Amino acid sequence: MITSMLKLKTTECEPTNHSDPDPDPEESTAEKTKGMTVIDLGNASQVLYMSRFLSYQDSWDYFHYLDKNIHWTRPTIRVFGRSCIQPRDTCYVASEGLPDLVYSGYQPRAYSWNEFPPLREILDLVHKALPGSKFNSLLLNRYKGGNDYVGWHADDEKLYGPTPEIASVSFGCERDFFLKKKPAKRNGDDPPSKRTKKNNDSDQHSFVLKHGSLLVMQGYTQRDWVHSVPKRVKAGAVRINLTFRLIC
Ligand SMILES: O=C(O)CCC(=O)C(=O)O
Repeated sequence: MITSMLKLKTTECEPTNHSDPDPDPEESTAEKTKGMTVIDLGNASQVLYMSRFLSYQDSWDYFHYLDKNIHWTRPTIRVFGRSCIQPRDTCYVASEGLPDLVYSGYQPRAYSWNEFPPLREILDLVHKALPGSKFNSLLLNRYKGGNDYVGWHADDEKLYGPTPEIASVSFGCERDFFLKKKPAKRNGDDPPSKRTKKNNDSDQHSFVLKHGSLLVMQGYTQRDWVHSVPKRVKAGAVRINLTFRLIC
């Protein structure tokens, strides 16, 4: 139950062209327990997915609270040596006394959890769903429509340690989330046939991140894989995503 905010009027989100209610990724490698699908990526990397982590109505209440109350900004970042406007809104919340987060040449201001009580509620629910987890920071993203996106990247900043657990909660418009294995580092002496190894099916996974869903990346996922939320012309409505992280 949401205790710290008023109930707000809800609006439907425009669905994307995906109608599959639950991802059923790679049945052979996916295991389902208590609504949680576990996808073993191999080499001690795995992803968990729960399509109905939060109820539909609570998720809309959180969506409207976040859309209205978070101090969203669209910073200038540096990508491949060039400055550009980040193609989505962002905000950062972290516990006091942690080292600063810097990504793509940008150091976001860290807001306090105390400013946003509903974020603490969601954090508590994530901790309950993932026994043993202890997140202390949160990067928020708002995708205003299908032109907003996040390109291929890994959350492999040193301050998260070698095997970060990252818990991602989604609200609003459904969007695709892709995972792709990083190319293996090859020895320069390898013959050309070895240098042009093609990815196979188990090197890519895709999810449709539902309103109220939870996706968790664990183990060596950030070391060995990259992820993205690509542009989607037909995704006309707003999506808000929260990624909870632990700064060591
Ligand atoms: O919006 C998402 O689902 C992914 C966000 C993301 O990749 C990130 O914040 O690093």
